[in-house]
Amino acid sequence: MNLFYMPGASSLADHIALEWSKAEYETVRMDRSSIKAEDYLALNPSGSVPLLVDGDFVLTENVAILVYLAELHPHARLLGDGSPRSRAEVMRWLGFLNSDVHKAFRPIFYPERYLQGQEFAQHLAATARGHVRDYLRRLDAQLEGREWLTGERSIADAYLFVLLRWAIGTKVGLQGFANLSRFVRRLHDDEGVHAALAMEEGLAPRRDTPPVPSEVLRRIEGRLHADGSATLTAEVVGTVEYREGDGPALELRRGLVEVDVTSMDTVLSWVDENYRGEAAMPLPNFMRYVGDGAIRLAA
Ligand SMILES: N[C@@H](CCC(=O)N[C@@H](CS)C(=O)NCC(=O)O)C(=O)O
Repeated sequence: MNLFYMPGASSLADHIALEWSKAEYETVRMDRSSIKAEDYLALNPSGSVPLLVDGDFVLTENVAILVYLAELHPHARLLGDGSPRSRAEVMRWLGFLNSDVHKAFRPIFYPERYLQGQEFAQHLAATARGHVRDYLRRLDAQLEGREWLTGERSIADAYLFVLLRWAIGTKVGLQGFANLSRFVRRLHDDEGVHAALAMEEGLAPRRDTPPVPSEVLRRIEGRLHADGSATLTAEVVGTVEYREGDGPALELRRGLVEVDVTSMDTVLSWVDENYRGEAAMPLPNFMRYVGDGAIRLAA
């Protein structure tokens, strides 16, 4: 079985479902140009991911793929407990996530597909952020007193995790949504989620011993002293907050970031699906996060 994916895209939900099912599978990494290439369009005329190829069966559409994976691996119980009602509950949330929440991100990812001109695009993205937050409010309420959307882990939770990661990565933010913040943090600690992210984004495997923060800090200070600046690759593994102007504290999305350090400031940047994000923080804050182990720098 082969899953065609782009790092961090909605295909991550299928990747997590494969991990949770302990399935045997392979992955094919795609990018913005290979999903529009003729050979791929022959398999998936939408020119998008996910795509699943299982022998001679070629399946598109995330919801269909997630349900197919859950039904292939019933032992993992990712589609309810076998009763029509529990299955319907999972389908209810999958439908909401796929046709409402996922779609609400599109003007943020691809504003130019809706309106031409930078200024319009910014207005559109701002409106879309409001819509996403309205949906997040409903999801946060659903998670009140529950660990999983339907009470039991399902494919809908894998999809929810991906969309929450987008919310963090696109600066929609989860502030004010304590249940969603808890959910996303808990899932980052999940073995299957980490394995999928490690494969897609090249995160360090959990078993790796992180470099000793004090040594890393000494090395950065040495480079700053010698060159005045340094560019590094880091992995955000814990809670890291930053602010934009006088705005509220935003949490940095976990995963790989590129870091430009100068003696004044630190700029952390990331690329998710179609979105390029950037966050700045004073150097002492960055150093503190590295010292605390919330940001891991490559050895
Ligand atoms: N209806 C499709 C939509 C899939 C989709 O939007 N995929 C995005 C990644 S999350 C994509 O490949 N976008 C590339 C593009 O539209 O050019 C599904 O639910 O599977």
